[in-house]
Amino acid sequence: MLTVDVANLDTQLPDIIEEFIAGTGAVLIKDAFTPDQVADARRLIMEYSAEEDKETHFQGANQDRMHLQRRVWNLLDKGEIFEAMVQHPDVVKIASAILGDKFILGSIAANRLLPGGPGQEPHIDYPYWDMYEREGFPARINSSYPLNMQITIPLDPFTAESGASAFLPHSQGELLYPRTKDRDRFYANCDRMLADPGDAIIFNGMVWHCAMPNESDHNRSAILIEYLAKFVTPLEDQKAGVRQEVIDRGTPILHQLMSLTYPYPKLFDDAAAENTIGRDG
Ligand SMILES: O=C(O)CCC(=O)C(=O)O
Repeated sequence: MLTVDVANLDTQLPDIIEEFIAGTGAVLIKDAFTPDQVADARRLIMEYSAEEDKETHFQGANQDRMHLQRRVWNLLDKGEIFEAMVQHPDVVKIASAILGDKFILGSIAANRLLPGGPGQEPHIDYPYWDMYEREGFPARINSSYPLNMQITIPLDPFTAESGASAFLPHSQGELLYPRTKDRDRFYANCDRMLADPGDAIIFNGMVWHCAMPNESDHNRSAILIEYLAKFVTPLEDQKAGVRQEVIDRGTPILHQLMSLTYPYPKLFDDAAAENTIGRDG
């Protein structure tokens, strides 16, 4: 995994794009967020996940430990820290280079593994996450350019013991949902996203990856951000789920991320259907 040199980001961008598309598929920004930002985000995730919030995706054989995992969705509406997280300037620069400068936010959620919490099955992320139904995708779809860029921001130490995400370097090239028969190859050859709270691990959503079981005595929480090319339908319905006050204080970048500046779908024969910012026009 390439470590981003933020002091020389402009000159390093071609290497980052290469690593993302044709290399290991992952890059790391150390200390992207301050300890105060991490503490703020972590406090909110603990609050919002205090009630049971069981995630049912990807659990497979781990059903019995499901109650030790919490998922908190729609974070854009759950605290200003999350508005800041999706707009980190270095991440915005990298996402613009990888997805095009009109990229959007697909989702911002948290995954919290309690001690003993289960891992996931190896998978790939939206919009490829149901690619086990291959017939739903275009003929000859391939990995030569990305539609997705994922970020994991640990809020607790990501160690082998605590269940740091595992990923299979270079697997993005296959653009294949990992099958049961691929799991031995995955676990035998995977790397781990070892990182500290506040780091940002950027990876290609076509890379096979998963949370691993938390065998430590502490929580393993992370913010998961998904960016998409401008023309992909977002995973989370931010227009319905984010309050008007968040939109009102939003920057141009935040409006772009919420697809508020993207004009389609549009009624071309209706003069009243001009592109507008915000739900109130
Ligand atoms: O929490 C993790 O380590 C990975 C989560 C993930 O890949 C997912 O939920 O899609």
